[in-house]
Amino acid sequence: MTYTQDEKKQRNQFATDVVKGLTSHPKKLSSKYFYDGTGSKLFRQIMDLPEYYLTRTETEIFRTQCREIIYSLLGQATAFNLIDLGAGDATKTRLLLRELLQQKIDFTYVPVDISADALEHLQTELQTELPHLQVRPLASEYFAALDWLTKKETNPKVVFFLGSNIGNFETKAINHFTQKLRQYLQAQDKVFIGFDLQKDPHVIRQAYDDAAGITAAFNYNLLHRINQEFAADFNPEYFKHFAEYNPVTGNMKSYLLSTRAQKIYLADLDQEIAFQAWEAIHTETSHKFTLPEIEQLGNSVGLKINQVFTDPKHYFADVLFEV
Ligand code: AVI
Repeated sequence: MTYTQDEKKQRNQFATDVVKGLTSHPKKLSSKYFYDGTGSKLFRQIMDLPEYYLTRTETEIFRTQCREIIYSLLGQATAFNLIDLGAGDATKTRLLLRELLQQKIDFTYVPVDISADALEHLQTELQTELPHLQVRPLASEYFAALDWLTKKETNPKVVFFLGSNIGNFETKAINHFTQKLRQYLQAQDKVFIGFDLQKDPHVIRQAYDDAAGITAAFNYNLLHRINQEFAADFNPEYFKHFAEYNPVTGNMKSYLLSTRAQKIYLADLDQEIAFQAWEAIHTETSHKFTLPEIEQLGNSVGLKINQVFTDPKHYFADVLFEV
């Protein structure tokens, strides 16, 4: 396989993280590595699963409260930039974009994603679907994009971080992310974040261990990816997907359990990894929040809650913060 400079850098980082993670105790792999081509396809299937309530619920919030959301986002502003961190295919945001255009509000949509391919695809779709939309995609890391925009733009900004993506950070990283985000905000700016809320543990657990086994396949794909990228010899059949929710910490954690003692060889990295029987690799944390916790998170960095948009069952909350 041939790699560009950028791909080489990313692959080196992946290699470093894999070796570090699999030689640590407990073993760990970052969930950011789920999303290769197959992983992204599996995630799209997860979002449609009956058990995976998150996407459905957040979409419902956007669909039913679109006007109220726009009213709160706008505040006193007459023109603004809507910055969508990790925009993906922007399914939910599109509902707002359409309404903003209908109301003839002056704004620019700035989807931010590290995948230039995904952004190109999104831009083409948006140009057909909403031809009057002003779109300025930024293929960049989140904070580099915010830095660039803050220097370039005078219009107020509303920063979106939807889909409970914030829940995939570890506790320290959640605080760090929010703090860093705050540094790029000025007096008129706002932040709109999607949080998955604490609820019946059974409902949460099923969302991460669905009957059709798609989430398990999403987890095993990490092993396939390591096999492909580093000529490793993981047999995913010798691992078991395990998902456990802790109602005290609010952490939904996913693991791959080695069902036997085994040794794995990563040929390209000349690295052997030994597993005990039933040893775990922690592959993902999906944190579930409470409203006081969200309020506290905002307070800790000087962000006040302007409004909370939630569903009738209080499964999910999109929270608008202001400076
Ligand atoms: C992307 N992220 C918010 C998903 C979540 O719910 O934590 C990823 C996911 N993992 C398993 N199912 C979905």
